[in-house]
Amino acid sequence: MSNVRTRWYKDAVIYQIYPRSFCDGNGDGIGDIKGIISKLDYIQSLGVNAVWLSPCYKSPNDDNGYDISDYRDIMDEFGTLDDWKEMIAGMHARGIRLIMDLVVNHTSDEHEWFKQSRSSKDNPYRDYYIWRKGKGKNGKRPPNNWTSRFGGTAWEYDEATGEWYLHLFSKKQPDLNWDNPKVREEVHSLVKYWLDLGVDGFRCDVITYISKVEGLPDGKFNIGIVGDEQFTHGPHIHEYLNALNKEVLSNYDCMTVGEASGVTIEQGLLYTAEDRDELDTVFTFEHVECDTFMRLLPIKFKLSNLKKVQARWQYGLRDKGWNSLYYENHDQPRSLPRFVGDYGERRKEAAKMLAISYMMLQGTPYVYQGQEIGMTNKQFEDINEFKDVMVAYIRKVFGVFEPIFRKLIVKVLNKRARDHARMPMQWNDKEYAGFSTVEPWMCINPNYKEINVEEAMKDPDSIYYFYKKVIDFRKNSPLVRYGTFKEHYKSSDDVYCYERWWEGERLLVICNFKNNEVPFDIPDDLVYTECELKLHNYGYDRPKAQSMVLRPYEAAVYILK
Ligand code: TEU
Ligand code: CA
Repeated sequence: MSNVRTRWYKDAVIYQIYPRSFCDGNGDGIGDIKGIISKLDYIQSLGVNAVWLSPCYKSPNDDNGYDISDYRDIMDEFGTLDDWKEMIAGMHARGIRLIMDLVVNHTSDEHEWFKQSRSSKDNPYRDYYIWRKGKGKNGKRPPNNWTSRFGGTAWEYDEATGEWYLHLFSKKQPDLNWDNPKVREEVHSLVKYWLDLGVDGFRCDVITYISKVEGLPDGKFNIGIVGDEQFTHGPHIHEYLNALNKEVLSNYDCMTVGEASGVTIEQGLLYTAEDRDELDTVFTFEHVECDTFMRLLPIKFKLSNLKKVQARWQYGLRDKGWNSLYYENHDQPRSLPRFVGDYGERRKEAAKMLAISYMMLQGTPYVYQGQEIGMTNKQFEDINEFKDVMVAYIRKVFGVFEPIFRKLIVKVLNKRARDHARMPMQWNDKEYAGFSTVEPWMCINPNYKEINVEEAMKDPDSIYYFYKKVIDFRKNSPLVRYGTFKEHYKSSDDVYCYERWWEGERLLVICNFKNNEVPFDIPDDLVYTECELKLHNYGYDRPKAQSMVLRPYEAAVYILK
């Protein structure tokens, strides 16, 4: 019996919406809140219990809303606070909770606090941000060697006061100074503001970066991000999160999931252990970095690498913390074809197999908009097609050499770019995929004629209906939610096979990650008297869990007694 507390989010499946790309309600080519409202029945039909909404606050959109200029109001392009209230009421009426994005490592440079802060050294808001004198004779070199996550130095020189400010992301995203108690109070107050308006939790953006090492020392040499060890899980992070929890979050039945770039099991436990009162769960990154070199450059995907990471977290947080399960979000390329290689004619089988492979693990699963219909990446031909601010930074890093490297950069971006996930949701086969009535802000994947929601709803064998089934199964099975994890054939690069144990019952999961037949031997220690096939992506014709030749991308879930 697990000693982990029961909380609503542990039984939940959460659907992520990236508002700019979800549905355009007013015909200006940009997704918005009215658009979301028009799709609430669709979201409900999937059976999810909550939505995580990427930022919808006022923002000049340097990073699509992750640069906030007013925490208490809605982005003009998305609608008004009244629209938002209608949306949350519509969600709650359908039994769907709302998780908002909380972006408080940084604000927009257009936030009133920053405008004040940059205006003079003795402005009361000066210390809301991180200002330092530059190095060198005239202070014209950055204060330290930290690099922005988007590339280049993490510092920007500001003429008005002759000092530099820190920005771990774009220069329009200055980092807040969490060591200033006033900043922490502001955050507490805005979190309370949204909780009082009825929100059910927060996804805390880059929360592991909020506390920087005192004196901001240089980072170690690194071909990736420099300074990581000086600002990830910094000296006061646990104190700050604990205070936020104690003073605000604990007064509400809400959940928090921290985006925890660079998190290890040990740190993960510090953030999520139930007796520490910090966060409820974290988004880890290791599994979406298992096909990269230095967490950056794409390398060949190996199933055993993914499994190793997943297993470590399954065992690591068991009975102590709580995992978040995901393959996709607005920063990651689509899992098709990322984790399954060239799927050819077998997109549906592959997508269904992927759904089983992660949703039967322990933790709260997330489904990113479009994942449930098997949306895919696209081949970008030209560097100018990418809209992400990150690409502009990468180009800047290459400087005058950029044209020479352009082909290579496009090749890498085709594997890794965040743009893949940000192509508009494909609703039908009409012009602009039913996302909008005018040309959208971001290109549409040319495959929208075959891959779209309308098509998926018409086809009883679609990926959409399969997700619905998996979600329903999960929601009704304590075995899937709470069972102990045990892995088989750890080193196999073809088959993902694991068990979950709960009160005398066992769940057996078998997934073939290959687009070809793979022989599968039933594990020796697998003895059972009763067997029920619960989920299968090939027509439920494998009633018994036994040795077999798995079909391409075949996936099956059994309950054994
Ligand atoms: O992302 C933080 C982050 O470091 C990564 O997700 C990064 O964008 C990715 O690893 C690139 O490979 C969060 C948000 O999810 C992202 O959209 C924002 O751009 C970023 O914070 C800044 O707010
Ligand atoms: Ca719109």
